[in-house]
Amino acid sequence: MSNFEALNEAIIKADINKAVEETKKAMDAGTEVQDILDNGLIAPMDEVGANFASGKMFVPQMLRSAKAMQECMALIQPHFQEQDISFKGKVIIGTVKGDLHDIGKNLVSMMMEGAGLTIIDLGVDIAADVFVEKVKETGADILAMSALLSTTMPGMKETIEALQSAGLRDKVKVMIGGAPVSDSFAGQIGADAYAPDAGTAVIEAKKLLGLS
Ligand code: B1M
Repeated sequence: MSNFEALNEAIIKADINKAVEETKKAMDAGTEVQDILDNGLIAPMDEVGANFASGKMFVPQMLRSAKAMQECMALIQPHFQEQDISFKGKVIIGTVKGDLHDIGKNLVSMMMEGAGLTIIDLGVDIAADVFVEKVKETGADILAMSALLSTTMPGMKETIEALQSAGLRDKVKVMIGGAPVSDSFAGQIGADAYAPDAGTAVIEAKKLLGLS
C-alpha cells in the first residue's frame, strides 16, 4: 500500500486543489487506482464521518470533504475501464427516498460502467413508485438501491413490495448496498444480492446476470 497521508489530510481538510494534486501525483507514480480509491479516498471519509459523529465537524465541512473526494474520483474513473465484457446488462441505480448521499452510489455506477454494464442512474431521493416505473419502462436486468441512513433503509423493502404489487418482481434482480445495510437485511426484505463495497457490487451484478 502506498503512502496516502497527504491525500488523506487534503480530503479531511477539504482542500480540493491539494487533493486533486495528490491524486494526480499518485497516478503519475503508477499507483494502482484501486489502492488510490480504497486507501487514499474512501479511508479518510471514515474519519470525516467519525469527526461529524463526535461533533468535531459539521455538515458544510462534511459536504466539502465529499466534494473533494468526488473531484478525485472523476480523475480515476477512466482507469476503471474493463474491455473484455461483451454482454451488456442494464442496471437501474438510485439512492432511496429521503436519502441524499450519492458518493457510494456514484462509485458503484462508475465501477459497473467500467465493467461494461449499461447504467441508468436515477440520482438520489428516489421513491418506490419511481423505481418501479423505470423498471417497467426500461426492462432493466438489475435494480440497484443504495441507502446511507438507517432511517431510509425501509425504502428498499417498500420498493421490493411495490415491484411485487406491479407484477415485476420476477422480471428484475434486486441488489442493495450502503453503510447501514447488511447481508441479513437483504435476506429479510427479499433482495437478491447485497454488496458491502463497489468492487463486490460488480462481482454480484455479474453473478446475477449469469456472467460469472
Ligand atoms: Co451523512 N451521514 N448525513 N452526509 N455522511 C453518514 C452516512 C453518517 C454515518 C455520519 C455519522 O453520523 N457518523 C450518518 C448516518 C447515521 C445512520 O443513519 N446510520 C449521516 C447523517 C446522520 C447525515 C445527516 C442526517 C446529517 C444532518 O443533516 N444532521 C444528513 C442526511 C441528509 C439526507 O440524506 N437526507 C447527512 C448529510 C450528508 C452530506 C450531504 C453532508 C454528505 C453527503 C454528500 C453526498 O453524498 N453527495 C454526507 C456525508 C459525506 C457522509 C459521510 C461522512 C460519508 C459518506 C460517504 O460518501 N462515504 C458518512 C459517514 C461515513 O460513511 N463514514 C455520513 C464514502 C462512500 C464511498 O462510502 O457511501 O458507504 P459509502 O458507499 C460504499 C458502500 O457503502 C457501498 O459501496 C460504496 C463504495 O465502496 N455501497 C453500495 C453504497 N451504495 C451501494 C449500493 C450497492 C452496493 C454497494 O448496490 C446497489
